[in-house]
Amino acid sequence: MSMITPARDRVAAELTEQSTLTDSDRPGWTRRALSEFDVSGREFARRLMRQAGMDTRIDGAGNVIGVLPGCLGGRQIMLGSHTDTVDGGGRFDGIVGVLGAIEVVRLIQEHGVRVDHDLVVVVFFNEEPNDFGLFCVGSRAMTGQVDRSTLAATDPSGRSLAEALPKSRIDPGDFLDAAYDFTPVTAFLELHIEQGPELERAGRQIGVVETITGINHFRALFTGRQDHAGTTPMDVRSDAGCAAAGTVLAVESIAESGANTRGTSGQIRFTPEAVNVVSRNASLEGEFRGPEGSWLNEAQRRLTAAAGSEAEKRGVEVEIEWTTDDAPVPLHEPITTTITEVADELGLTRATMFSGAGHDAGVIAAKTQVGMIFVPSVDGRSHCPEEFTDLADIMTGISVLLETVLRIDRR
Ligand code: HGY
Ligand code: MN
Ligand code: MN
Ligand code: MN
Repeated sequence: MSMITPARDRVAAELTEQSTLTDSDRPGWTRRALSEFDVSGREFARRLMRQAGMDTRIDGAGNVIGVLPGCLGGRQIMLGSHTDTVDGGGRFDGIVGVLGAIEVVRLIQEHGVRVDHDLVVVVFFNEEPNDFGLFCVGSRAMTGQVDRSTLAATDPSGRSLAEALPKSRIDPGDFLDAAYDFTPVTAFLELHIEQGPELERAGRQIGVVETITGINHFRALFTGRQDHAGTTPMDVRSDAGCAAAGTVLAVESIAESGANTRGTSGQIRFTPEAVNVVSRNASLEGEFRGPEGSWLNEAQRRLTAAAGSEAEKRGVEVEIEWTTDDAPVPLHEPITTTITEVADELGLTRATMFSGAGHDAGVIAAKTQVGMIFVPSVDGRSHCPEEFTDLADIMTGISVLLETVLRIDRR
């Protein structure tokens, strides 16, 4: 063990500064991708990388990539996470993994630790769901999982992602050329807040992630008939809003049918939006998550059937599009074991975990060996302004990240 301690005040100051780069017109700490705030959030991380002596660049998909050359060079260990947030989000989701990775690079240099691998720190562009029905956009671009249909994805106003990218200083013409060569990458590690209650409940300091949840996002568009709310009898209506509402309840009951399974209807919109008009259209966006691909396939089938029957009984048409179909991702067992050994040798309490949240690590796992380290979330809260993790726990997570890097480097 190297017994190097992260610099608490430095990381605290950076967390605070990063939290000021947010949209003050929105609740909480809002730094959504494809906004000017997201540009400054990624720029801030880039500046820290430069100050840490890293060579930095931004690839065609807006990923900030910093490199600290290793003593042997050639092979790489990649670390990173994201700086974008959900609307009304918190200060820790993603950011802890970015600042933690940069702190690891600084500690290695300040303490003159010999590292053979190049250390590559990545701030992934647009991890959280955007208005185009996409998420983990930067990590998908780095792993070659984007194509023309990604650029053509539309938001509710009909605008394409290609049209929106310049707001993030991304040239849509470069977007499809951001594939990264993972051949030299030995491993990818992501430090993250748990975002749920398990570590705190169990009184453990470190979560060692075994599997990242599968995530299937859908968009359903219901088309009925617009009518007068006072004169149209109930039995002759084709109310698109009611069909969507029935489908919301189906999402809930389907999700209650599995272990560690989740279903959420996060967005619903009626058109027209008027108190005295029967809705012509209703759009519903939601998702299912779970640890088993077979359950997710079954959930898709049941939801399609439920939406069809809610629509049919009201003379409404429905179209469903599955915008994301990510299977659960088991993480690399030898790396999980290494993280566990590191936690034990540092005398930390730990738990093996399933991640109900999605992460860039799950996307990167298509290309290299991946491990994830969780630190506790106070009251299990996340994706809300109350999201909080104690600085002491963040320091512990950074120590585990550093030691894991050093172990993988020496293998
Ligand atoms: O939605 C998620 O699971 C993640 O926090 N982006
Ligand atoms: Mn998130
Ligand atoms: Mn995150
Ligand atoms: Mn009238």
